[in-house]
Amino acid sequence: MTRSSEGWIRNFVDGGFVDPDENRGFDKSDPATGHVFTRVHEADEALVDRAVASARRALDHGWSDTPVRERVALLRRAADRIEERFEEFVAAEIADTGKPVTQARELDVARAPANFRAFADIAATAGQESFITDLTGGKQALNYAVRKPLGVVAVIVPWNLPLLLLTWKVAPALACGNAVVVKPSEETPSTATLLAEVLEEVGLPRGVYNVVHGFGSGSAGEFLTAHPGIDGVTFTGSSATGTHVMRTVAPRVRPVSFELGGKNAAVVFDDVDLDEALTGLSRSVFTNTGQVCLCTERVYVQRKIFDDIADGLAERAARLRMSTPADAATTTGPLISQAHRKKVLGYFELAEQAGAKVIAGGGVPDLGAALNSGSWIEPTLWTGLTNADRAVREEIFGPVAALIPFDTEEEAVALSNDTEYGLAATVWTNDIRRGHRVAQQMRVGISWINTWFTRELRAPFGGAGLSGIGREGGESSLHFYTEPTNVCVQL
Ligand code: NAD
Ligand code: 6OD
Repeated sequence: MTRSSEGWIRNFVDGGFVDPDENRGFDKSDPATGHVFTRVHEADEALVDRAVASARRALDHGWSDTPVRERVALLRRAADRIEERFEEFVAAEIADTGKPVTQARELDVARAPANFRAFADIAATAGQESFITDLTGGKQALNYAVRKPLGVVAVIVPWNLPLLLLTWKVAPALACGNAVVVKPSEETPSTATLLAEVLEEVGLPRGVYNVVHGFGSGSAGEFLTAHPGIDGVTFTGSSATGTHVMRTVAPRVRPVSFELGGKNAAVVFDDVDLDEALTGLSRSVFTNTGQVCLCTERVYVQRKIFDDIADGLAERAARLRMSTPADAATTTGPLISQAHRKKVLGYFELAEQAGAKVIAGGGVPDLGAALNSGSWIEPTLWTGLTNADRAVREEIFGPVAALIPFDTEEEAVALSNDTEYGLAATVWTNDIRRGHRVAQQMRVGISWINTWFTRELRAPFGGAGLSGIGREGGESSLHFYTEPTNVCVQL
């Protein structure tokens, strides 16, 4: 049986696709057109239980003791196989999200093999800590840490960059010898399921990778995080859901890694090359229709160039092309769902009530009969708001930003840090000393200077405040996905 035959997307448990229960399905529609294209089998508690049990058996039957060279060889084969089936992943990602084909190829799917290869390299070359301890009487002790897999890891991911974010967690988890139970977003079930086929093809042992579909509370997400058989949770999603998951996991004191929401600032100083800054800002506000946790929603601009940046960015917003995802010239897709569009439009109303001047977009586009039932929205920019307004304080997660003027460097830093979130910031300046000075003062996990979403997979990635707990990437991933035992021997 394949992952998606007879109009169903299936769960993958204990090395096989599970026959769907006709009474436990939900519809999945294409956000670009609104058309339902498949049913998804919602896992019940018993199926989640089977998935966790199968992951545990896989660990006990030797996966956790597999030599690291064998595990990383398997990860490399998975990377190769994803590349061989590249266009299938692209088509699956587009069907679920409506994102433009160029982005699906160059950002989303390209990162999946890159994630597998990066964590194969990182795990293959990782060392261990050791210390010589001086004892009384001239004696010494040797301490060394043995890193063991965490165990059964629950991997819960959102819909915005589904395959990228899934493989960002699954690759290091498997490299470290864990077994995983994955719960993709109900909005994007396809690529996690396709990945099951790939991992099976390259010889991953049965039970090491399981996929359960469904929602959060009272569904697969909660069944999984509440399960006594899991040893840790790695979660990417909203800050509100993160707090739920934390409460669910707390009674059993399991480690959590949380990559949560953001309300990211860009600071633009008046010494910038305008064209370069505008190109960067346009990417950071509008990529993936603003549905990237790292997207800029607050743009602080030094007063002298405020009008130039506002006019230039509005002009770039107007140039974005919303059209069918298969068209290589499309730059901007729909939002993920009608429900999400309703939320984003709610912020349009709030901004206007607070006195915003709409300098680009502000509504729903007319794209013709074929697309008008999709969840499209215009790239939108506001001036006239302040940090006191809800549209400037709360994460919107759409193609939208508020532009606010500032006068001094100190003011720019204070405005940027005036938030409960702490994910990312971007500083645009030609004064490199100022760039470093400002970037370091940002209370965020990632501070870019004159670039945005430039990724180094060996570097720590994560957020402060409401934006998360812990870091993943490079050594940080190895730390999260393993549990050290320190051995101390008197010499
Ligand atoms: P979400 O929190 O609604 O859902 C995320 C995942 O959690 C989904 O799979 C969902 O089904 C599941 N879930 C929901 N309730 C749950 C519960 N009670 N128990 C267990 N699982 C539950 O987020 P979303 O709307 O899918 O994604 C958008 C959010 O994700 C934004 O806030 C965005 O900033 C954030 N995000 C953060 C990062 C990061 O790296 N920091 C990356 C991408 C997205
Ligand atoms: O690039 C990554 O590794 C990563 N975790 C990106 C997160 C993007 C948020 O939407």
